[in-house]
Amino acid sequence: MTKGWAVGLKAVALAVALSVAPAAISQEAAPVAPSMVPSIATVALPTPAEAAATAPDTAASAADAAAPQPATQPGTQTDAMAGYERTKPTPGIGMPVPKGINLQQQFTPVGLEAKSMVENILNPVMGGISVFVLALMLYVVVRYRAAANPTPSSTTHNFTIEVVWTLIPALVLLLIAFPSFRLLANQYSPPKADLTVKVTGYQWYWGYEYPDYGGISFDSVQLSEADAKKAGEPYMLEVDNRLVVPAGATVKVLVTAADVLHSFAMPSFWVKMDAVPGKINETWFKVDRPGVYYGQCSELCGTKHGFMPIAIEVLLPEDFKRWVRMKQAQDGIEPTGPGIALETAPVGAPATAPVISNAAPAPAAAPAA
Ligand SMILES: [Cu+2]
Repeated sequence: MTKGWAVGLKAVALAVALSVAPAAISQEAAPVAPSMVPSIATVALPTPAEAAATAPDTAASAADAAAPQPATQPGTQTDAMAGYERTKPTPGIGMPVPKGINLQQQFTPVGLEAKSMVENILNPVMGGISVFVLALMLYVVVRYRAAANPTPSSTTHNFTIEVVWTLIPALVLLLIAFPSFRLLANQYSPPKADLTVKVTGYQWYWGYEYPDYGGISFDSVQLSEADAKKAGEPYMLEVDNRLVVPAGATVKVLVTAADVLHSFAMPSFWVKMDAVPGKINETWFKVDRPGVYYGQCSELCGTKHGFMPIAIEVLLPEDFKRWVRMKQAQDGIEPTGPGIALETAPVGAPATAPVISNAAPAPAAAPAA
């Protein structure tokens, strides 16, 4: 037993030490939000050299990326040359707000149900019980104080009151149980998935894979303070490569880890799933509103636990397809996947991506030819 206590104490001390640093920084970062008004003009245009440098490392794609430079508008990034433009976050949406104590605004069916249960059932029940017990205690303290009762009562049992204080809490628990089980069932019985993404936690970044789309895969690393500031995006929440999904689609998320325990958490989707090495956990979400949403690793995973944020970008389905084509082109994957392969030119056709006219598909089409 004593050994167990020692281990427990050590774990608590370690947890406190590790969590203090990131927490302090997040608090500093929070006031950034009000100034995050989309400021498109402030985003620096990449020079052709920069564009070439950030493009995939083949010479052909570098040249392609640099070529359409004059056509880009202020605020677009290199990716826009393939028809994808990084969405600007909306201040206060899908992210924590300074001095916020309530749940974040929810954007999934499960999130809306859960938030409604918290606000309409749990909070009133907790508030009501707290006020009732406090009032009862104050009454007893005053009414039965020693000064007013020189001869104390010697009552030890009261059948009626004992039945009441057993039955009423049981009824309260029942009242909570029904919506609670319904929510739990909805959370763990997802509708048929439209898209599957695999999420892998690493010390200290996330890896994303799209098995439905030819295995597009990339890492997602937190933006530096300078880069975030330059892009007008929230430091400590923003990443270089976001997890991109289509609006209105049921997304199945397979969560695992490659080194230690992590947790994939997206507060505004009501999603939090442990990432366990050697095991795949499943969760899901469906978001109708296009936009950017932020979360963070929520399992203490090491010294940089506080520096592996999650950014999910929800795009309109047609924009999502453009993004998929861009990623496939970058990875040298032939156009494939639901809604992608169908729109591809037949074999032997000119090396252009048919539907996505403003894309730079040459690098992808070339290996196919
Ligand atoms: Cu982690």
